[in-house]
Amino acid sequence: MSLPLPLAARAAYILRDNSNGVITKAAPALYPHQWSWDAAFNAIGLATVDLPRARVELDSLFAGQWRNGMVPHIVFDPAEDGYWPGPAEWQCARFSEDATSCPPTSGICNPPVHAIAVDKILAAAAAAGGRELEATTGWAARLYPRLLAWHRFLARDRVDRSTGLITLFHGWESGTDNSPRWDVPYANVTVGADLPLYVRRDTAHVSDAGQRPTDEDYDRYLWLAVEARRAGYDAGLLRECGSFAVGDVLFTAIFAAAGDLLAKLARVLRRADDAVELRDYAAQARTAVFCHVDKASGLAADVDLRTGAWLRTQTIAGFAPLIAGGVPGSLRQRLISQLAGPRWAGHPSLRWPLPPSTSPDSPEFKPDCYWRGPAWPVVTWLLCWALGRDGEASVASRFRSAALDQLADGTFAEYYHPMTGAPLGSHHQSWTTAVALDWLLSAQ
Ligand code: 9WN
Repeated sequence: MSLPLPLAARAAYILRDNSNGVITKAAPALYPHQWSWDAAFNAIGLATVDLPRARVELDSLFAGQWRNGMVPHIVFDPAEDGYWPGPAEWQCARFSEDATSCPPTSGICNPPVHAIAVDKILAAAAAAGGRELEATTGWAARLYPRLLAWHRFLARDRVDRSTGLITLFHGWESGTDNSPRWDVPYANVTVGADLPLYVRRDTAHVSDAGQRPTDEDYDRYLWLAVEARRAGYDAGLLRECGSFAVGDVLFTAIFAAAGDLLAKLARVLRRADDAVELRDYAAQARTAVFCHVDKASGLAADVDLRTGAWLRTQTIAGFAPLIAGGVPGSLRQRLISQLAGPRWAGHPSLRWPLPPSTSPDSPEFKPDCYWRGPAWPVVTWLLCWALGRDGEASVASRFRSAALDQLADGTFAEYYHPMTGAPLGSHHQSWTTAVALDWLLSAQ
């Protein structure tokens, strides 16, 4: 395939360079393994240049799926040793009968973007036609039972009965690790005296350690992993005894959006009963998200399930209803004007009119620190995708064009300083190249 743009060629080259042939490392040095939601975005990018490789990416991820249906947040590449905590810390196959031992995995999960990726891959195959279409249709039918098991796992083990939101037992499950969303629940986590000694590896791979979570954060991250292991990675036990449990509106919204698309696939595969079941999960998830919109701010709020308190923070997760889809018209317009308005993408001091991970008006805003302020291209992509799905083409296209300006320096950073535009975190981050490829090469 000929690549029309130098930026796309560079993105495709980097994405391939981050691959070992079957898995794409989330980033070359900082994250040398396959992450679950990264793999879904990476497959979306791969679908624009190499459909067979896009299919392999998801097959490799689902090779790590647990017997209970959970898709773990990391599938480790045994040939790589550069990330902590690794298989030796999780020891999943030793502590849970559900875990696979080959490949080794982590014991928690990530947002379920996968059915969105499958839908995009099928669309790319439909555009390609011929053999690719035939191969991709057969592949989707083979992957489908695994996707169904994944959604059933979330509905069975993770839906919180009182709020209807998906329960997370670790901030890493949200993918927005140190977001202010989790400050209050993390403050209530008391790290045990028997926390193992450890040496962080992540800070060696960024130009300034301040771009990463603090050591205090990491103590809690590791402690929650220890707790999960001691509970045998069992959701029932963690719900009873774990020290962190939150209802995540963004994760729940992604579950709703992906559930609709999986139900669509079920109908194509003539699995009518499954389609009804999946639509129900999606509808319930969507209702739960809408029920957690804070009337005063108009933003959705996560819930600390340990106390029942709503977590009213000014983070990008507040726009979860836009991702969930089916938002009543008036709420949708209110959310879109906020997103584009002066507290968010329209803030006067921003380098580009793109939504930062935390509002610059929030007291928790830190423009160079990870999920506390920087703009994440992958999040911009998710919002653009959802807005496009719901017929909001003009705002989606404005974000897309600003995001391509942001990426024009070719670093494909993990996240960007929203005011200076400086690339932060890892460079050559796979999912950043992937969303660039989708923006540049797929029909919008
Ligand atoms: C922990 C891989 C992942 C992303 C997450 C991002 C970061 C890991 C870390 O990197 O998290 O899972 O070590 O910081 O927060 O969203 O999936 O790119």
